[in-house]
Amino acid sequence: MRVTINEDKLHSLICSAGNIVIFGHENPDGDSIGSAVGMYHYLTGIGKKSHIVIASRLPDNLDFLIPEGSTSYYSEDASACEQAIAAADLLIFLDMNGVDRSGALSKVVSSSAAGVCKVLIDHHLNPKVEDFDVVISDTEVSSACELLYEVLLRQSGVDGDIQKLSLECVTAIMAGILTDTNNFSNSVYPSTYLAVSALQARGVDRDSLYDSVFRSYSKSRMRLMGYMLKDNMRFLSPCVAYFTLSLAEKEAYGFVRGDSEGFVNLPLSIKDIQMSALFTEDVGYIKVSLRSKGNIDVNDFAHRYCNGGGHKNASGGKLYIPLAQVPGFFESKVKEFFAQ
Ligand SMILES: [Mn+2]
Repeated sequence: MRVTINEDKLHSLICSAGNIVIFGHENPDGDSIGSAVGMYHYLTGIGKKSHIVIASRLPDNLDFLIPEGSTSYYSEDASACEQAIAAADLLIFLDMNGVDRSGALSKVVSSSAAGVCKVLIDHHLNPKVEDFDVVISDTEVSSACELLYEVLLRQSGVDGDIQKLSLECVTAIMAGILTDTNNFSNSVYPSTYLAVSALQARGVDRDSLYDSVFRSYSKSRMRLMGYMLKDNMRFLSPCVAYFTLSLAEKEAYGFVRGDSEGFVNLPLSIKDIQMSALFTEDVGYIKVSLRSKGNIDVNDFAHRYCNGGGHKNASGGKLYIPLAQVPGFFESKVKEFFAQ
């Protein structure tokens, strides 16, 4: 599904803007960071001032992508985010389908930048088009980064020539494609390989990027993964598996941000498992991650039962119940979901 509104206005909006703010989504992942940083480098390259704001910090293994001084986190420095947004004359939202997906920042937007021009570049279902002045939304791409790559190539001044994009810009874009496809195991389209081929030919060091993204975890993360697989993986019906991860377990394994990244995909490598869930306890809520194979629509599941959404085969949400109630809750919702 493709929705394009006013894309022809994007270039002149960027050209006439003095201060641009780029938004990453809540609980940022590689695609969120890659697309935000890719946009930042593009804007810097054409002499535009921009700043990235994100509700909270990203997994440590992605820190290397963030240029010094480019980014503020609302959870750590709310006033820097508020000042940037208050001074902005253009807001760009990437890898999210509505302003509300920027988490705590969405309140800042509605209080101090409600009338400011807003641009959406995204690949999630159901874009909230009413939030934005320019919408470039396409669900038939691997990632927001792949879509951003196509959008940047169409910009006047780039005109289809990837050499006009800096190495930093294309490296950030490749990082988002690598992570959102889980190293080309899901959401890969013919266009994805074409993009990746061009990015690599442009000079992206794929091997070192792979090492930074997928081979930089800690020993404690590997121990936690072993524990989760051995003691915490549970099966419902023949095709559903799930894990829970409590605050106490996080503490016992010296959990740091990003340590459970990718865990939710692990049960899908079991032959008959078609749907997988990870419920991670946080302060005040349970973070839900869902993955599926084939026609099982976990976007629908997240939307119906978990206050969230995303894509057909990868989605997430939040629950506001104690972790102890999650197994019973999930079992009953899985029954209801598969009975329809
Ligand atoms: Mn994405």
